[in-house]
Amino acid sequence: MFDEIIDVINSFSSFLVTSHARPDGDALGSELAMYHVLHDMGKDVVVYNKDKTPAVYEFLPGSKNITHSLDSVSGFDVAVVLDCSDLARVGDEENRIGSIKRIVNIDHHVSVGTFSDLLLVDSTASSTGEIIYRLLKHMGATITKEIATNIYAAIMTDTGSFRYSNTGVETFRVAADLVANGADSRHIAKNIYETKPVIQIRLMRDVLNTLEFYEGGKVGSVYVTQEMLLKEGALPEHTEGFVDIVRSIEGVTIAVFYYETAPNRFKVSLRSKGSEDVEKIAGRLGGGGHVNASACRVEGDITAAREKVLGAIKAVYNTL
Ligand SMILES: [Mn+2]
Repeated sequence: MFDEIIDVINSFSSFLVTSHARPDGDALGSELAMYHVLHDMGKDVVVYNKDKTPAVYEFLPGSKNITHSLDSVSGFDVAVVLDCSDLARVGDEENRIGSIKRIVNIDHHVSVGTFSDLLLVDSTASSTGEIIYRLLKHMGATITKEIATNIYAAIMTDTGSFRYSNTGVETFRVAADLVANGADSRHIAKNIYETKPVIQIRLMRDVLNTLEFYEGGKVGSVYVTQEMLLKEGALPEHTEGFVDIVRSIEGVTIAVFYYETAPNRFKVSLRSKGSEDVEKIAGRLGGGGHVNASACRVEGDITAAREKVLGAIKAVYNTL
């Protein structure tokens, strides 16, 4: 599939690059790497995201070029949709983006949609950024400092700083090459992990007050409500990483984070530490993701939401 996609990149001149709503480091790093590659080739590129770039990612080269509103899409030859297993994940502009003549989909998620003929998916890759690196190598593209920085940030964030099981030999090789090409690993880590606003830490304190354990301590969960966000003046992006704190607890094998999106509606993030397949658990509730990280949505108050999720966990793992 590399050749077909390279052919499309070489043949056309106007590109829309996009990814999922509430973009993470992999979504943004992958988009901005593509932005620089296409821009360096003299192409017209628009990077569109439904949601604003979280402050910790604003240092990524090219982030100022991201737009959050689209004019007419008729001028685009190609849409490059990154880190999205389902076109609906791009948000409000799903239909207009879907109407662009050629759609390239580059992703590493297990549950893959069929919205594109030009599909470059590898569920064994650490991140979409790692797949883009391979694509650039196939293209013979120059990995500039800007490109290296963005791909390194994508890989670093999706592997939890090279800690998760999606980190393989190839991941380290790619990371080493990116550092050799100008990615400053210390600078990137400092910007992403060590510039937390005080508001986020205050919210974390409130959220940790909701910590509960189930199944003899193997399942841990926390939640956040809109009221809690409002109280601290926090934004959704400030909840980033909370689920990982729960996973870091001794004995916890599955961590759950309930995020109240609207009254009686929760987005649920699931993380596992070992071989527990949280994609299956989310799948039972209409969601998806990876073995170690998945998400779904449930309705009801926090008690009902917990019952649904714990029921799905028990159904997948009769004995945890
Ligand atoms: Mn990703």
